[in-house]
Amino acid sequence: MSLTLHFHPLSSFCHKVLIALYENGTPFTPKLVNLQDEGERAAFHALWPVGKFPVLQDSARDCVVPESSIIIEYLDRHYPGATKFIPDDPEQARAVRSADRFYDLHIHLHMQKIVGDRLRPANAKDRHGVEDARTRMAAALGIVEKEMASRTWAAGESFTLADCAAAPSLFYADKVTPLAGKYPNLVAYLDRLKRRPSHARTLQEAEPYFKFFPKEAAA
Ligand SMILES: N[C@@H](CCC(=O)N[C@@H](CS)C(=O)NCC(=O)O)C(=O)O
Repeated sequence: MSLTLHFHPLSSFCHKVLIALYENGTPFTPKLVNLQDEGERAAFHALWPVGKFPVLQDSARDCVVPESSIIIEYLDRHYPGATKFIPDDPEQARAVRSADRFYDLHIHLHMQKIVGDRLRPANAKDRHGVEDARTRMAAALGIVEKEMASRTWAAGESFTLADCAAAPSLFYADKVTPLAGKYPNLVAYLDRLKRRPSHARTLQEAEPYFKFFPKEAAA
């Protein structure tokens, strides 16, 4: 088995890649990185100085691959399976990459900003940044709410890279801005995602860690 995934089970961007790995039953060694542990942190930073996971290491190709979307493209190319994450057709591929970017940049990162602020000390909160993230995330959710009225999956009728991106984005966005009542198509889509065995397994494995997910401080 040549693949090692450096990850944490609570990390949303790691969920994105775990979904892709489980989707095709791709064998890999999971390496849980505890960033609170100085030794593990130093070892991880030696591998990828940016210090963000997921990072995929492939001993067969002597390769270190950071960035969730690029990892999934790498898996699609070098370890293909029944689920094809990027379609062969260039226009369809563009639509998939575009949806992947949309979920990461306009939903996932805003959700991360809101959650990240909960971890900041009381005297270092960024109220303006969080409000801005909430406003922009709401605009983005409104866009995909409309799109999902006529789609089964994020970029059409096949499960792709875009759904790997959408699953953790919407799962955690729902924790900071409940989707119910406002976004019926996204609620239904998130339900489909949660029932997808690859995502269900990812969430089941994360379950023991959800107690560490930071709650909003009482006002
Ligand atoms: N663009 C990166 C984002 C990765 C990212 O933000 N990872 C977070 C966890 S979800 C992380 O490593 N946080 C730890 C830190 O910033 O120290 C990707 O798509 O992989």
